[in-house]
Amino acid sequence: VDRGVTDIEGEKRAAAEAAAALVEDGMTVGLGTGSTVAYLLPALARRGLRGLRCVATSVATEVQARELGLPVEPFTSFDRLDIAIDGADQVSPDRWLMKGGGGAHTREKIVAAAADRFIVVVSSDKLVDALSPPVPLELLEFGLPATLRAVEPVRLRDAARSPDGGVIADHTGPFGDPAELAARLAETPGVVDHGLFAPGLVADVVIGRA
Ligand code: A5P
Repeated sequence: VDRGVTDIEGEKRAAAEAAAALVEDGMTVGLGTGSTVAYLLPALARRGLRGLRCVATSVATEVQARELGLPVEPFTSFDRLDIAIDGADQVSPDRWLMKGGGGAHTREKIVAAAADRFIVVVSSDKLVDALSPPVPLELLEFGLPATLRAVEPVRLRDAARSPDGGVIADHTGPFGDPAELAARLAETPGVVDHGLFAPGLVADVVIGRA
């Protein structure tokens, strides 16, 4: 389907606004990262909710949220969240997600896992029949050449860093079962986390449609 940029942006906005409507006074809220979340933040700020406490998955989100008057705290003061809302790069019919296009997937997964309700907001172009490479990786700098060798084929993202200073790379190899690849990457020393999000993390997927 050939759709214009305007439709895609409208879909992102519609999904983000629908998700913003699910947040209530006094909630602890995980804020994701990316261009869809950039529509969520003003929609959430416009609601004028009382007593919100937010955590941010990236510096860009934190800065935008603060500018809009949304209170952001470090994610060291809570051990759970009521709700988290984030975008995704790919969503499969069985609700596996690919995330990390922006290199923030480690924080994003921590926030998603800590939330009672993790809501994914996407434009309809993110829906795929099956996830496909690349799989974003966050790697420790220590031992980097050895870790890269262990996760070949892999491509380093030049100068890209995660919000916590990790090295960002992409695993480019083909894969069938995301669970199998997720397990293999997770057990590789030096891999902080990868961009495959299992269906068990996902409560709802809100899809914008033109
Ligand atoms: C950031 O690391 C990513 O996981 C984003 O959440 C994801 O890429 C979605 O971003 P967009 O809303 O910009 O497509």
